Amino acid sequence: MLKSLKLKKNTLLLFAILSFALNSFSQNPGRQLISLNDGWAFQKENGQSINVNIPHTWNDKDVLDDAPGYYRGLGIYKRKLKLDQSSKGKEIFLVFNGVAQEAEILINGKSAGKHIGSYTRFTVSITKFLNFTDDVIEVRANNRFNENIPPLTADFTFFGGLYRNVNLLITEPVHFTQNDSGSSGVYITTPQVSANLASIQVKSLIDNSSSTTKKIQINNRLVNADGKEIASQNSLVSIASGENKIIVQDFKTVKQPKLWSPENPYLYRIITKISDAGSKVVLDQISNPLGFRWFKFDAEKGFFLNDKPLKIIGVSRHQDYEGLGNAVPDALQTKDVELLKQMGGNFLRIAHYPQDPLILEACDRLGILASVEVPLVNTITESEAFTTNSLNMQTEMIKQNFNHPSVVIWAYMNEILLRPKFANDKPRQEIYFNHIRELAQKLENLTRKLDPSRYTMLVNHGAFDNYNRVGLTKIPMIVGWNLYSGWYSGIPADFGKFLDRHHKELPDKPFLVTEYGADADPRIRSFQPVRFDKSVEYATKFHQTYLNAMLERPFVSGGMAWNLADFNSETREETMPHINNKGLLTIGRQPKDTYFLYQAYLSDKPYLKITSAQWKTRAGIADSLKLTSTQPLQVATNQKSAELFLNGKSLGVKEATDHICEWQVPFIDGMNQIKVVSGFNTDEADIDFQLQPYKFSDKIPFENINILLGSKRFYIDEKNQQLWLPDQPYKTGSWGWIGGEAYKGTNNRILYGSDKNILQTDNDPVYQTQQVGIKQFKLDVPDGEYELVLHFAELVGGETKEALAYNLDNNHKKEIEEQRIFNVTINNVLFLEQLNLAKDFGYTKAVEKKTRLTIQNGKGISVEFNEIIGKPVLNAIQLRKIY
Ligand code: GCB
Repeated sequence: MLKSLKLKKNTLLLFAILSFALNSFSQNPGRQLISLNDGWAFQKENGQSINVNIPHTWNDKDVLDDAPGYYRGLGIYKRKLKLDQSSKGKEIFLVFNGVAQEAEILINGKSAGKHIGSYTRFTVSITKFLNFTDDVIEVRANNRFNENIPPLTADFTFFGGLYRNVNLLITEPVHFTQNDSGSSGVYITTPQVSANLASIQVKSLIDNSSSTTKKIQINNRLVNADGKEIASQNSLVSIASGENKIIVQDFKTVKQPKLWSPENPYLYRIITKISDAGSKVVLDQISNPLGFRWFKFDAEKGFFLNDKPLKIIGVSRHQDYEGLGNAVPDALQTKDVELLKQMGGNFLRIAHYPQDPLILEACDRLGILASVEVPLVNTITESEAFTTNSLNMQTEMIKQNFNHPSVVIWAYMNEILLRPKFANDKPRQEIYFNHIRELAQKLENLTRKLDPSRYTMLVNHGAFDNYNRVGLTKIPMIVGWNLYSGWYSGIPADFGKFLDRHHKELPDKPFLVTEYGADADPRIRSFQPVRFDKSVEYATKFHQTYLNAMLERPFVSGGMAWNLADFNSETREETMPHINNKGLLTIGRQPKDTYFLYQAYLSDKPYLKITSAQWKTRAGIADSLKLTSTQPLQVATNQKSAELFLNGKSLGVKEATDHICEWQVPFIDGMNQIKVVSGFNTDEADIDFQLQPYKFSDKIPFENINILLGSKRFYIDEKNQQLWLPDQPYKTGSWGWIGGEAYKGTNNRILYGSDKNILQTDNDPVYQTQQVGIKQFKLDVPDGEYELVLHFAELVGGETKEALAYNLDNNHKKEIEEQRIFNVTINNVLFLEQLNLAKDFGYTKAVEKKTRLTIQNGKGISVEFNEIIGKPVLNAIQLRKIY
């Protein structure tokens, strides 16, 4: 087996260094915890072996290519483990923070343990498998579809791999249990807590794996944030060989405890120690965070923390990152919680699965309240194994995260009735609903038993009646609603009506808006924003409406925007294929305008930010014959008004509406200095503007233009440094289309352009809109030498993919294919003969046709489209002047 490892010399050197570190490093008396992230050999089943470090996923690249799907199968990791002889007699464990999604751990070829589920920690005892000379760890991870393991389907990518930290844990034979669903072995509760007085109960689970009875002392120290001891408790017990003992110690009176809250997340710690009663040698020690706080969800008055009302405003988070999949380094993970804090948010919905332990540690530290949930998304399998796995996941989630003061809610099930199975067999569907209800009830009962101190939550989509009828609004203590009126269906104003409906019909049930959001592709801008155009501007309006509606209603405990950042969802197509663009940050964590909008709503200090500064290179057509182009510019603020200056000249004071001030700014060609002032606050931005002539006879010299047909969008292609403009009907002396209309999709799908992945391009928005039935495109350019590019894609027909489950308006009937053959002539010379996009290139393929033209005698450019069969189309056009 070692031969197959193909480990390089330098990797072996690393092991040598590690074995040294392993013997000299001990961060806690009694135990060693050492990262094993380095020096692994990895191969897919039947694949090539490569050297990798952890965190690692095998899907970081294949989720982004045009080929549908990604590798879902077996991945094998191997690594040597060089243990010193002095480790003999100790207990040795491997601690995996997350392996996706089925894992088997082998030591020297023998199975030492298995785990199911991608998102929770597990510990494997390996002591009895070790030879202490040339041990080899093998992890067989598999992310295949398994109908018994949640999640079954979801709007995120199920990356495979050893994608969270791996540690080696070496303990004495008497130690905190490693046999309790990945818990720390210590449970802390505060049975009583007020600003005057608190009590603490600490439950320690201790194992004795030695062959004799041991007399031990358990010591618990309560220390404050400065590490100063506030109180201490000791117990002497004896623990028999092989026994698992639970020791309970109480701190009855902690006077005037400092409370934990978002403004002041004061943390104490409990340090729990096991020592040998005779020799006083420390056998094991761990420390856990402790925050004193109490909370309440009230159906009429909302959420209260430490008796004070607190409107919850936060986000949900997925764990992946640009280019890395879910194998994200520690620093980037923690950064996400910091970004939420800086946004002014006070809540993190850890969705749709438990995440790296670092996340809740950061929430504790930064004062972010949190909910955690298990990944039962969209559907369930009616099998015993599915139920068992779900209950195990819930147990692991609760036990592993029990001591975090930030956690206030344990949740399970997300939109479990989104597209219920057996739609054509109602009696069978009732049986399915019964199974869902039973499983929900089991999860509910388990959660209340394991942790009566927190709330439970079940998250639904907007089908109010269905969830009520199936009984899913009754079971949990809080209902979560994921609401998308104005995105997948209806209009944004329907959102408020839904909130009122819940309040009226379920007056005793507290609720949270667990999701709301609209896609915003940071490359797309619009001055006429509409649903599904993916413009940043539409998302800004959407979030304003939602925030206002929640803030106006005291009975709404709060809401979490979907999502903190854009995230991978392999099956999605649209403007940025494989990515869900509902983030307030991009997938590389750059803020969008919406992130600044939240800062404006939530900041308690004066706030002023030119949100449009994110759109730093713009283009536009000159205002009639002037040397300016007037476009709106937005500023997010929590002040009443602000004054804007363009290149030093005031454009006046504007009042803020819903935290946004907007000016009409006459941009000049080149750099525009923008400054906004409100009281003592200022913000500045430089916007580089490309002025396009209103008429080609203008003083403004024409250089090049890029036009999207059938579109009101501006598209910024940063990679190729090209700015695309919306189209216009032809105007004499200028440019534009003649004939036809914008592509509207088929089967009355209410979409903006096409939502299909355009193949062989990263510039999908260039091809997703088009003018259908176009007769001519004219550009009245002066004489000269030009390069002209026409862009086409056949948007209708091809494979019918399953509709995105969330898109509730989309009934997704098969499209009626249109035959389309046409000629294209340029200035009366045939350019493309019998163009048949579907036949010649295939459906949804980017087709680019480029030519050079010598324009003489003031004729300008006229591109003509002559139909042979069906309607001619044009998706985009570019013109560049050479001489
Ligand atoms: C939802 C789901 C979430 C999706 C989101 C969306 O309701 O809970 O997983 O990603 O909608 O963007 O459609």
